[in-house]
Amino acid sequence: MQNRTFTADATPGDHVTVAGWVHEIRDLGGIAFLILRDKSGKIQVKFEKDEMDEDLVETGLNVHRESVVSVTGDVEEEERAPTGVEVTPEDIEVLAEADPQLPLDPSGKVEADLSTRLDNRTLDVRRPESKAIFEIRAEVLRAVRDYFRDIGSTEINTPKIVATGTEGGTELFPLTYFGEEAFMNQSPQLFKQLMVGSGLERVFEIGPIFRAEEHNTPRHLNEATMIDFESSFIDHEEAMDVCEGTLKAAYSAVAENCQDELETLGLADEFEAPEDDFPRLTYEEAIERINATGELDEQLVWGDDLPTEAERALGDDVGGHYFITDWPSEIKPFYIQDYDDDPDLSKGFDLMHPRMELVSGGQREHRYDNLVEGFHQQGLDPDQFDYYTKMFKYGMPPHAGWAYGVERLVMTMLDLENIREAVLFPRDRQRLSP
Ligand code: ATP
Ligand code: AMO
Repeated sequence: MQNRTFTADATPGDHVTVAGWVHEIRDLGGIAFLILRDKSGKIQVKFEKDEMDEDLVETGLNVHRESVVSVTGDVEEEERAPTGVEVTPEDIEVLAEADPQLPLDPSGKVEADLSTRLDNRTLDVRRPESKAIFEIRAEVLRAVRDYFRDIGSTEINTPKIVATGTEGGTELFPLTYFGEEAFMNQSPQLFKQLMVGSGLERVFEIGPIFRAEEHNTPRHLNEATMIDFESSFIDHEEAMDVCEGTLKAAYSAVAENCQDELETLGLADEFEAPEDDFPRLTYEEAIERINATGELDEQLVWGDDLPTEAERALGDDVGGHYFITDWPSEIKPFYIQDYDDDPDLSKGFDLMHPRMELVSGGQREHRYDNLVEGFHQQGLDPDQFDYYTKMFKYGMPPHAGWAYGVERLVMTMLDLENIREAVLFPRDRQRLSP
């Protein structure tokens, strides 16, 4: 709309056209107010019934809440107005009338359950709390992109329809690709590795991944967004440095640029960007510490994956972000490198938030013979991955990388109870639309 002014920018003395949603109408008799809301805030529009054109007053006051209107008039100072200024309208145009029956109340006065909110995301993201989450999510991605640019990483996009899975055989969504079996990709893993051997060397991707996991939990999605990073000529320790740097950059950007949003979410006082180095515990130290907490019914033994209760117990014990390194090779995928002097131990790592895992990563196996051997050890047929393995014959540098789940990063950052709060249109066992 030409010459539209955001409500937050309307200054006394200006003649403006503001446009947005009818947040509220307060009719006090001789005087009435329409509160207009847009992305930037709200503004009061004043109707003095005896002094104004009847049609104008009627248009302004008969419109239903959440209708879209544009208002043209003078901005004046008014200390009794919620923002200290108000508009005296000369012209009002109803651009889209809203039904008087709304499926949820965007003012938040009447609470709606998550399912109703997700069914009506357009209305839900008119609520300041919901809007704040997605503004913060966008800020996180912006900060991460800036960080990657600063360390010389090139953004790439890899295919989402693929011929094979990478993260274990069972969690793939199958589809038919011109008569051939294909799958929705679970991870850019193999493609990002292929690109560290290319002239790009250091790459990142922010994109969707698909996992046909059966479980329906507050921290799993069937379609999630991943931040993937991969770089030539670094080892797993340096990859952890970058991972930690990315997380700190995201938190700092939110602390710096999202004060209003944090306030809306009631987090302004407690929100802190982590500054200290994240502890790096080996897997062995981790299971010892978990066992020492006494929180688990059964003691963990070397080789066990960490169940949710174990992650929680250790998270409470450590009290902040931390890495778990040196995992048993057996529970890490074929592309993770093992220690040459101890093949049972891998150079894989996880970054943990006290509530859950945020990142997996590791040093990769870049030596062709070892890589093919790894396929056999994990019962996979290397021939199926020929497009990948053969590039390791043509000069694949040592490399390492990792991947974050964006929704988990946002969820833990904002202390959200359910991962679905951090994605606009979640895909889960029950939800395929909207
Ligand atoms: P009437 O006498 O017909 O009720 P009026 O034009 O005389 O209307 P007031 O009596 O001054 O209006 O105000 C009615 C209520 O509206 C009061 O509570 C007053 O504080 C409030 N009010 C008046 N003008 C504004 C304004 N511009 N912004 C916010 N509140 C206002
Ligand atoms: P992994 O499978 O551990 O590793 O996934 C990396 C991170 O992605 C997030 N994540 C999910 N978030 C929500 N719902 C899901 N179903 C889901 N699955 C994963 C988690 C997890 O830590 N290729 C490796 C990464 C690498 O080594 O670079 C991988 O995909 O936050």
